Amino acid sequence: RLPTLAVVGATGAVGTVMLDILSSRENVWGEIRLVASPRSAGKRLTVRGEEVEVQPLAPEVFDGVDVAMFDVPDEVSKEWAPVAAERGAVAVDNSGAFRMDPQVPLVVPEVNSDQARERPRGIVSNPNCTTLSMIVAIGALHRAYRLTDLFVASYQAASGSGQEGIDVLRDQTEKVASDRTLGTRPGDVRSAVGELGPFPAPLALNVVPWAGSLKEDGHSSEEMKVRNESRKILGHPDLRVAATCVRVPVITTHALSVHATFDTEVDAGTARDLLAAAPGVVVQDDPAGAEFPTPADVVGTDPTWVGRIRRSVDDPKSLDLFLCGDNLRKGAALNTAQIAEVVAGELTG
Ligand code: 2RA
Repeated sequence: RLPTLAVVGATGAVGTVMLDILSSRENVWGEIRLVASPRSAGKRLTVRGEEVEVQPLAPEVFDGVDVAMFDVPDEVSKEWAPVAAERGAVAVDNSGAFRMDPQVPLVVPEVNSDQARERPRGIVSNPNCTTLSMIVAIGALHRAYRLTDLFVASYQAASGSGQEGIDVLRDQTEKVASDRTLGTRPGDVRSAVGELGPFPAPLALNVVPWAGSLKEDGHSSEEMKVRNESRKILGHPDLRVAATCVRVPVITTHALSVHATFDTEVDAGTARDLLAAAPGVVVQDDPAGAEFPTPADVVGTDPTWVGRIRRSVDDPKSLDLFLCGDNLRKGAALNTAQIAEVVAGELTG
């Protein structure tokens, strides 16, 4: 019998990408059950070319389910992932509710797939999209050179704030598009864009040095996630991390500029070869030919794209690089699907 999968949050921004991913990957599932809030129940969605009716979230919906994916807000996962686990499913959760729980593995299959087997609570967590947009490449470098420090600046897309983020960026962009005087006086863009939505400042014609909520000592929740999740995934609790997370006017695909320091001297050519051979990574690195990854070119693809790979001018143990990853695919739905497939493989032997 092929395992039964439940997709909880099937109608959301990540859920929609998930159905597309499940339809295009090699099929390892028997029944796929779609689940959402009672408000969205009854809708019919297409997965693997078949229409499936969305069922309302309730304990019984997990009966007979082997793996339940959750693409829902933290509070919904917090309540319902344990319910799915009690009913015998392995919950693969894409919220922040369990990521730092020591009883819950935080898994990126290319980096630490073994850890998906150790799940005392019956839950496996999927990292935040910002961490995920870089960690496959960073994990490959860490295996080769052993990382000591990671300095990160992120350039995060609006869809990291969900459908509302996308809608607000599109509305703001429309409002500023035709006035060719905007962006020349303090506050002119702010007055023109109207609603700020989930962002603390205008996003159109701007960059905003803030994503997430306020944490200790002025760091944002996104910045703390980059630090804490990288340490947990790499199994490196002493890794020194400094991150600044910035929102940019891009619809989908997070980019990161990374300065990584290692235990040993590194050279850019070897690092480039090693990254090119790493599963899930594509190297696009020829600045003379204007070859480097950008969100506009990477969006809709699965790998982590890496370019601008160079040894730091002042430190032979450090590399500087620029990475892009689709925050809704590898950053969310794809990695969740990959974890679910690891668990399915285990169940079917
Ligand atoms: C963001 N990383 O980009 C978040 C989404 N979970 O806002």
